[in-house]
Amino acid sequence: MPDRTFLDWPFFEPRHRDLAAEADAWAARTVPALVDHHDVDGSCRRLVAALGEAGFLHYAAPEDGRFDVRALCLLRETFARHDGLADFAFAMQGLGTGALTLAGSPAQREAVLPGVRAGRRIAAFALTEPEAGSDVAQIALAAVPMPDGTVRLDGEKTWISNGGIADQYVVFARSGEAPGARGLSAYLVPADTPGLRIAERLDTIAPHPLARLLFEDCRVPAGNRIGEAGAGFKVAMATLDVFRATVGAAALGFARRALDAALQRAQNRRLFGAPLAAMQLTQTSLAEMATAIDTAALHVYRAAWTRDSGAPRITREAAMAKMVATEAAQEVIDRAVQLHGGEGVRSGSVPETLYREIRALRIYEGATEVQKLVIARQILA
Ligand code: COS
Repeated sequence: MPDRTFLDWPFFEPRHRDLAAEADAWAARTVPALVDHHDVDGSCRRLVAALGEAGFLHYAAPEDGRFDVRALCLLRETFARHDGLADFAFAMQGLGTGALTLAGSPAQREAVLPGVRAGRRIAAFALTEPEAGSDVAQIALAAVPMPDGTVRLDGEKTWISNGGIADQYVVFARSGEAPGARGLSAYLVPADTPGLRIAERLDTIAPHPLARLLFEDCRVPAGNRIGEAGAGFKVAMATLDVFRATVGAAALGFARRALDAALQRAQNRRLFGAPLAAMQLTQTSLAEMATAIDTAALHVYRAAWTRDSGAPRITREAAMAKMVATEAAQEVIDRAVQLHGGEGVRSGSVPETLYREIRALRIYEGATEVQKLVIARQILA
């Protein structure tokens, strides 16, 4: 049983504690039957539909446009503890519509968000390009206004989560109002728009729907622009401010599962005539794992609470939360693998699965190195 004492911390309100319990019971009851890791597309479609039906996607795309970041983090932590794909399916509905929630017009929100909330539409966030990953200001995908009132998109996006199964993409493109970061805009692009195609599906060590997208003379109405012209960079960063804290929460879910597995192993495995847990070396390792988890949780829920308490920006707090929690989870999971010995690297074992699943979280939505840059800029400003 994972440690639940953190729910008594003052960051939370009673509804958060209820939500965590509800999500945990739902995931235990529902997720195993929906997930087949050899069919990630089908699994994600089933998970999104079930999450919508259960009402959890209201938190990913809130009706009133105000994220409850503590709830988002608790849900990601809980789902990640049960299954990485359950967390992924939930999180992408939010990341993929965050720009609409934060900067979309009422008409845009009304057209898209109810379907996303109900789990009938799958969302995706298309920021990264082959030559613009950490350096978002280098985005090159061109958005050119046409005389017929459309905007023509030409270029490439890569590492796009839900690529291939999404019903719509929020695409960040160079609209050219100014050089660099000030010349980007965001557009809503339905997946069936002519000129948009999946160029390649990408396989990774912890597979989930992921693709490279090509835009060739792909035209959307000018009214599909989300937010002001030239404000795309800020919309992307504001979205990431919310979701980076939640990536930390997902890492926390993985780490808690690893610690639970390690505790069981340490108590049940006998070595040199005693349980593994009797050895001081094991105790040191367990103590360090538990402390790293609490440190990560403090950062994640501090960031979430700060945003929910009305802070206009949590750039520093979110960057710290993502960096601390993902790095801590990697360390905790590695220790869990070590405590499991050979079993820890057996394909399909809990530690082996977590070891693969955690790795990408230190990279996507801003690698640890980028988070350090962001934090340093904030404290130097
Ligand atoms: N919220 C709102 N506005 C923000 C912001 C935020 N979190 N961060 C920056 N801005 C604003 C700045 O205030 C600045 O505004 P002005 O032009 O009005 O001064 C503008 O955006 C440009 O900011 P900055 O000069 O810091 O831009 P950089 O190109 O130097 O940004 C970093 C560099 C590394 C911070 C940025 O590119 C980044 O976060 N990269 C990682 C991206 C990422 O997560 N990639 C993974 C893809 S998603 S899987």
